[in-house]
Amino acid sequence: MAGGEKFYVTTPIYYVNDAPHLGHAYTTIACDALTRFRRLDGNDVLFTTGTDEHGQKVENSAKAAGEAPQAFCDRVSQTFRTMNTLLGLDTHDFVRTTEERHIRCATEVWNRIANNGQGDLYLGKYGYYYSIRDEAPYDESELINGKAPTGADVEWVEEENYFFRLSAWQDRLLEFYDSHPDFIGPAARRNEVISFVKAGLKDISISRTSFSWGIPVPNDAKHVMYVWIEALCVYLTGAGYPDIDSEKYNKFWPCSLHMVGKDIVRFHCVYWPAFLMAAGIPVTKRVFGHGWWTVEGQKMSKSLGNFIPPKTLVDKYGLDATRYFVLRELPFGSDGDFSHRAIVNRINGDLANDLGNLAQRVLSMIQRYCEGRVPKAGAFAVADEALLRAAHELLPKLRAEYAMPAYHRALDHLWAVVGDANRYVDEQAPWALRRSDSTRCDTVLYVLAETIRHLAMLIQPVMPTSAGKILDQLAVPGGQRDFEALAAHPLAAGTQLPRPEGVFPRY
Ligand code: ME8
Repeated sequence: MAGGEKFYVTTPIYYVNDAPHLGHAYTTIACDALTRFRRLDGNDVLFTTGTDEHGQKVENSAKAAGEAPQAFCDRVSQTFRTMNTLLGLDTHDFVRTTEERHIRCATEVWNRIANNGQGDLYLGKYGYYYSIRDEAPYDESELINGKAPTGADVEWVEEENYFFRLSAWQDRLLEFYDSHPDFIGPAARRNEVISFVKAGLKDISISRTSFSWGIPVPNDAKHVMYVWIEALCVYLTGAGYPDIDSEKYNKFWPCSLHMVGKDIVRFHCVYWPAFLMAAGIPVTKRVFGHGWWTVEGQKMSKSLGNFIPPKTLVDKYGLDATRYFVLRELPFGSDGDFSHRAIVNRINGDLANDLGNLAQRVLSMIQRYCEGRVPKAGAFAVADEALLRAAHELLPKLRAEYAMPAYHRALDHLWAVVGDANRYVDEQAPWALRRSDSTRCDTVLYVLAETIRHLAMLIQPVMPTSAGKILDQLAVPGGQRDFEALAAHPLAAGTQLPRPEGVFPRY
């Protein structure tokens, strides 16, 4: 992947029943970093996020708050929009499931499944244990001491529902996973999904009659669509479906990547491809299930009362440090416990000591020894070439990591070069060369400035503001900050640089 591609990435849509917390911010920051990376690499990217607003839980919450459901959704949805502003998201579309465009989309998908001539949708009796908190039905075999596996209370419900004949899709799903080995990442989640499907699939109930806050089932308005079947359709809504002749749909569907937390992998990797195939719509190319942020081992959530609002972190540590921390600290895909000590260590270690110090030292020396102008390099020595090569090799390495995506490894590659550059400063000692060999001093400072330019350019997706400040201090013009400029526009000797200022303060 190196430019010219269409790329569509989605976050899950957040339940309006919750309050934005670090877990939500995590998925959103991850998608934003990927969006920025792909855009800087010359691709046309559609990035969507939004809110999931239907269902019994929302109807109940609205009632408890003394509000009409729509007014409740308007208010809570706004808190997620505010989170996006706080997190500094690049251009994106925010899709709400109560919008007309989404209702049209979900209705069309339903109709296509109902009329596909394969009997994939039928009316039947459904009895089940239901947890309002989880918004999920459970089998008796799943209950633990009369409660949902999540610990939530359940109640027995029986109603006439529409069913989706998922049982008929087992072989086709297994064939699909086989012929699309990249569909599910990381590998451990792929194996879990395949084992789940191999164990046999039951038909699933996809409508409800016990409440009304949902999208009406076409031609049978006493039913509303089960929230999950219509919520998944939001990804199509974001691409302009059902307007299949539109430029947007043709450009961006099938979707490139659904980024989701591990708890909703099954919905995205089993139900969703079956719905899409049944509706005759091409299936998304990849679903990646990331891990959870936990607090003392428990998943962060509003209902458990242990959540960390993203604003707390941004106010305390700054936006870029927060973005950096969440993407660097955990291998993307694994769980991890949040701790303030860990974020402070990252800020003081990786950012202030390693990268901040490198930039500050080098730019200050250029200011003092070279009258604040980019120095002119002489012939490169072996050590110079080694450092420049390491910097040039970053882009292909990062492309491979962002394709997974493995942000932590992308950042490891960058910080390996930060480490190389800091060692190179110590070994070359430009402060001594300044007196003994000024041509060599200029060459060393040029090599360092050029290395810092590469680092700052490639750090932009994760820390756009801080990277921008470093690029400003290197006088890199706004039009030369995409990845094509890495090779095309090296620093030009003689360019006047502004006075350097520290970019990463210690906490
Ligand atoms: O699941 N750590 O919405 P949601 C990491 N509406 N990720 C977390 C997390 C945590 N502690 N807590 C939540 C829904 N998430 C549905 C999605 S998509 C068609 C419908 C992640 O608001 C969670 O895994 O409960 C999920 O990916 C996302 O936040 C939204 O969770």
